[in-house]
Order: sequence, then structure tokens, then C-alpha cells
Amino acid sequence: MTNNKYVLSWIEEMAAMTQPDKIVWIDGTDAQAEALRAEACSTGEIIKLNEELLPNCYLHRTAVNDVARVEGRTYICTPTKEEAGNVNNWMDPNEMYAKLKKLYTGSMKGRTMYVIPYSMGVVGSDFAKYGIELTDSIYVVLNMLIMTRVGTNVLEALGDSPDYIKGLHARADIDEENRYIVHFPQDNTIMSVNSGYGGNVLLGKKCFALRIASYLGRKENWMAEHMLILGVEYPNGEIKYITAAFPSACGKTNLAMLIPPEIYRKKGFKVWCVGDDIAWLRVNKEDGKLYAVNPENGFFGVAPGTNEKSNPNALHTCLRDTIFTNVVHDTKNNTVWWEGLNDNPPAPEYAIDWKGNPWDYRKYDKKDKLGTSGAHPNSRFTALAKNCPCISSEFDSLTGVPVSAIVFGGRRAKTAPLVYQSFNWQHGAFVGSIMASETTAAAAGALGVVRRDPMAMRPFVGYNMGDYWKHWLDMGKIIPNAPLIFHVNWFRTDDEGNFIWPGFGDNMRVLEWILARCEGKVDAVETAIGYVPKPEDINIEGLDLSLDTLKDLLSVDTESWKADIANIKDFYNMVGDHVPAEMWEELAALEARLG
Ligand code: OXD
Ligand code: MN
Repeated sequence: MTNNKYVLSWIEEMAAMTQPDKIVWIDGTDAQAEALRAEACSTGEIIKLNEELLPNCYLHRTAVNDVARVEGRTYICTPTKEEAGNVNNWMDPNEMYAKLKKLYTGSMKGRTMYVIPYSMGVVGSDFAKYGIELTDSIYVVLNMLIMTRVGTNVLEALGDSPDYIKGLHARADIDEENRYIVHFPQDNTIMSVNSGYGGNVLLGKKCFALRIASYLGRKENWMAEHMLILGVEYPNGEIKYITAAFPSACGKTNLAMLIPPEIYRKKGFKVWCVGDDIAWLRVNKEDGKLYAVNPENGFFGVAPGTNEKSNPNALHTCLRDTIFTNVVHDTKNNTVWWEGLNDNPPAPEYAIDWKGNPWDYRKYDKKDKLGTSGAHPNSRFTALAKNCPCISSEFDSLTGVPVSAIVFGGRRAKTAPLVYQSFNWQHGAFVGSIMASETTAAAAGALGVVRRDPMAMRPFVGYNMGDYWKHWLDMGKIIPNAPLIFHVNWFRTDDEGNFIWPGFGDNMRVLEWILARCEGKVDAVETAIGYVPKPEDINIEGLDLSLDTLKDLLSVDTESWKADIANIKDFYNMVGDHVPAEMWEELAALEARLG
């Protein structure tokens, strides 16, 4: 399919090591995908679901020990440890290559190696970057066909160039002790072994589009971020775009596919989804604004909790052409189910849980979610973006969309108000650097344990975190018309631990204020942490929420901020001596303002 000598010699070398029985090139055609689906069904790797209810949908179960990303086994192998920094795991590249060689040698014996040429971004656009993933898993091929743009046109666009990201994935023995997800940024190489779980093996996603891309972005003056992208359409048809970074499992997909409350819909407001997980951002030379694309082609969303109320758009997206992973199989209707889908779990005689065992929903115990739930809490749907009812008409844009606002967010019971605006780009980057989430009582034993997750990129920066912050500061200097930077917190709780803000579609009310700030159309109150809305400027029409409660939501709890400062200092010290002086200055200034 190509004469590119760099590609051919690399594949030859990888095949000599892994020793597959045969090599199959993925061409992106429906005919080939259909044949692979049939083959995977025949071996039980995937199960075809009810064609009438869920057309072209399949179910897959991973190994029980292989259900999530493994941060502890994810490495950034730069030549020096300093380049990878203190937040990443690091090993000397030569040592790591030697270790991996042992694990890969002969790992594809008796198996087929699939060669997947794929693009992150629209093929041929200025944003696009190309990759080739070698894998011995049909499940990976079928997921990559949804999540990325795959086919011979990628090889044509690459031509004779050596400029592509190499990715090697082998399932090997799915051995947790020898599971490695490794990045060699200097070699444009990703190696993943002993896993079959999406986040570890769909190498275009976290590995390429965040870790390797963040490294490339720093070299080439652009940004790869863990951000959703959405467009708010006003009644006059104008659309303004927002990107937002929240830690994993804080509702990025829900916000990206938000349906505005009725009072907004009646006026003609709409929200369009450009992306739910990753944004690549570049400065547009013509208007000096920051433009964003979603480099992916699909959504790898968390299934549990997705329902007609929380996210109808996501639910409708995954009613066709979808691969479900680790959800409940309803064998009566040959469909799927997960916790939070509806109140009708399949009857025990027809229910198979994510492990492949008979499952009785009546034994579900909140305190032992993992042991008793039918779907794994991290079970997923892999669905095509183009099937999303609210997908933006700019999804395939070659230039991307102009970003008015960047929003950071976390899950904080008390510290962060509903929304605040940073004073300027540098302060905004600081706000991103101190992002954090607290564990909830429901999710883990300890309540209120703070995990700092700068820009929601803690597990995804492909180099030193301090240098990444410096890159943020540097980018601010080369964007003539930079977006404004905000912080939101949908998760503030009352003294009984109940969420105060309704969230979901009502988050539209906060987005409206954010965009009004960007347009200079609304005033704000200056506080120690940034600009906070005047309570009367957040539209609460139609909400069961008083102005006093809104005041509480917007108040700055000085004592909890002061208490947070020590935690931030510890974190900065852990990140180490690459933390830019500007960030320490911002921290000192915040401390002084808090008094
Ligand atoms: C994801 C994640 O899967 O952030 O998107 O963990
Ligand atoms: Mn993510």
C-alpha cells in the first residue's frame, strides 16, 4: 500500500521481532471492516448485538485484570529523567527498549499483525498528524476505525516522509506485571504491551494525541490539551466556541453534548459538540486567535451514568455503529445495559455481567460497586462522532474553530466557586496549574482527598510538567487575540454533602456568563482569586434555586483557599525546579491577596 521506505523498514523490523504469521494492511474500506467483524465474532472476541435495536453494534469484554489506563505502568522515556520530570514515570530509553524487546519477541506467533495507517485530524489539514499502529488485536483495529481516520489516503498524504508516529501494540499474555505503555518522544514512538484495554491500546488517543502531541506542540508552538470543544449558538445564528479541561470522570462528555434548559431552547439557543476529550490548538495567522480542532473521529465514552436525562445526545450516538466494552449483556433482547441507563436491568436469567458471568441486579451493593455491578464502572462505548445528534458542522473543518474561552474545572466541595475568571493569560495558566479534584465519599473511602491535576493533564503530559507550564506561558505571548481563561466547579456541596448546583443542561447558564464576559457585555466582582459574577448576572429563571443560594455558590471561601495554599506549595515542590518563576509569583500574589 506504500513505498515509503521508513514505514516499510520499521514494519519489517517490528515483524521480525514479534513474528506474526501474517501481516494485513487496513485500508479503511467497509468491506474489510465487515470481514474483520465477522472474524472477531467467529472467535468470540466480539458479540454482534440485535441488528434492529442496535444496528452494527458489538459487545466486547476485556480481561478482568485489564479494565483501565495504568498510570503506574505508563512511561515517558526521554534521554534524561529531567526531561520527563517528576510527575512522569521514566526509564532510560536503552534499558526500556531492551526490556520491551524481550516482551515483544515472538509475541505475535500464530497471530496476525494488522497495520493501521491513521490520521489524527482531517487528512491533509494543517493540524493533521499521521500515525501507524501495528497491533495483533482485531478489537483494536475496529476501535481505531471509529476513533481515528483510517485508510490508504493517510499513506498517500504521508508520501515518502519519515514524519509519522510509530505505534506497536501486542496483547502478549495480558500480564499485569509486564504491562507497559511507553512513549519515546524523541523517536516518535509508542509501545504498548500486555493490555487490551482502550486507553492503553488505542494508541492514537492518550498516547499520541496527548502525550506525544504535547511534546510536539512545545517544539512547534501549538498545544495538545485534554479538553472538550463546544459551540454555543445564539438566537441570531452566531456561534461562539469554548474549550474546557476537566479531570477524567468529571463530565467532559456531558458538557460537550449539553442540551440547554427549556427557557434557552425557546429563545433559540443551541449547543454543538466539536469534541469531548482532546483539543489541538494553533494560532491562526490571519486573525491572531487561537483555533481548536478535535483530532479524534469518535467518542470513547464512559457508559455508566449515561442516560436519556444525563446525556441524551451521547445515548443516541451509541445506538448504532458502536462497540460496547465491559457492559451488561441482556441475552433476552441481545442488547446491552449499564448502571444508570434506566431502572430496568435485565432479569437475572438473561443477564451476563462484564466478566462474562450470570448477574443478578438484586445483589447490587453500593458499598461494593466493583464486586456487584453488572457493568464495570469504567465500561465504555466507542461511537462515531458523526452519529452524534449535536455534532458541530465544523467537526471536519480544516482550520478548526476560534476559541473565545478556555475553561478549567475540578470537583471541589468547598474551595472553588461556581465560576470565576482569571485576571489575564498568565494568571489563567496559574489557575490551570493548581487545578484539583476531591474524591467523593461514594467513589473512594476517604472523603475530600485532593488530587492536583494541572490542566487535567497530569497523566498526559509527554515531558516535564514545569516545562509544560512554561509552554503555556510562552503561548500566551504569541496569541495576539487570546481566549479568556475561566474556572468552573459544578460540584460544590452543602453541609449535608448534597450538590447545590443542578449541573448538566443548567451549566448553560454559566457558559452564557462566560461568553458575555468574552464579549465585554457583563460586569464582575474582583476578588482575591479572580473575577466572580454578580449573582444577578447568572440567569436562574426556571430554576429551583434562590438568589441567596446562588450567592453562596459564588462566594470565595477564604479559609479553605488559605488551607489549599500549603497543598499547592507541596505540589509545586514535587514538580520541582522546572516550575516557572511566574507560577511561584502568581502563587505568592494569591497568598497575599487572601491576606
Ligand atoms: C479518558 C480519560 O478515558 O481521561 O478519556 O481517562
Ligand atoms: Mn480523557
